[in-house]
Amino acid sequence: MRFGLNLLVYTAAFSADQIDLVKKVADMGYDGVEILFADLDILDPAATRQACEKAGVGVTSCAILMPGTSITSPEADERAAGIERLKRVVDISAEMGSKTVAGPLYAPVRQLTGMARTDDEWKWGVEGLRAAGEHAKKSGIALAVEPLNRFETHFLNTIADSVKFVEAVGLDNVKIQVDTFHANIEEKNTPDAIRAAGANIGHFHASESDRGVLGTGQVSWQECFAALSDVGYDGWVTIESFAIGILDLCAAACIWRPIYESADDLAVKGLAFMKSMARAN
Ligand code: LER
Ligand code: MN
Repeated sequence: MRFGLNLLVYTAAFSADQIDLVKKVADMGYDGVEILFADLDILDPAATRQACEKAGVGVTSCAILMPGTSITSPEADERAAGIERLKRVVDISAEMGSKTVAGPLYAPVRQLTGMARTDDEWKWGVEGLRAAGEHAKKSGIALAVEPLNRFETHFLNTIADSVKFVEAVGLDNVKIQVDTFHANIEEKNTPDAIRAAGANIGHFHASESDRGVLGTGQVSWQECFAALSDVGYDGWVTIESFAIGILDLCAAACIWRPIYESADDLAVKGLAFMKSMARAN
């Protein structure tokens, strides 16, 4: 198990300008940083790779689809643009040294149709992820598809449904991602869902029920870590929270009150907490 920190807790737009964050997070004791892949043009894969290598940490990719690039859109052109975007995300990740591309890889966050998922959307999602997954395989990269809560997507909400989805994709490098914030809203019992998903879990977002400091909310951490240990999960466990005070990010994450004292405090306490949970299991 390796512990990562999503740099979204510091910035919504990680670029070469914030490259010092890599060393800062490494010095805290993290094994890796996670980079948001939103505006792909601001990323500097060479500088990021160099900074990670120098600091001795790994890197993972947290990718979102932008409006106009949904692979589950009824418009064929938009689906093609979505697949192209995912392939570009994979190529940039390969350049950066990231072996995991995680996130809601099927549609933009909070793009809701107001209806249940259709059979066509499922079919388009499977086809798109298969195309992206085959491309990723060539660079030894794994995709991890993240279910989101019902207010952020209608496409995949539960861990079990996401397992069915990746089984339909049918590639050994396409797995699911669990995010404890979303699971806390959608699952009957997150540890049971983790056990049922077993080897299908390819990435893990540790996020408290209010996206605040781990261990201060309603997530059943002890049981979740026990479940991860039971299924032999040895991948990334990455804290995801969001910088407060950046308007775009507050709006995207719907966080309108202070949910932690400071980003540094969340990062330091969160790592100590994850380590204590992992030791106990
Ligand atoms: C979105 O709510 C989420 O959990 C992220 O992993 C994607 O940015
Ligand atoms: Mn997440």
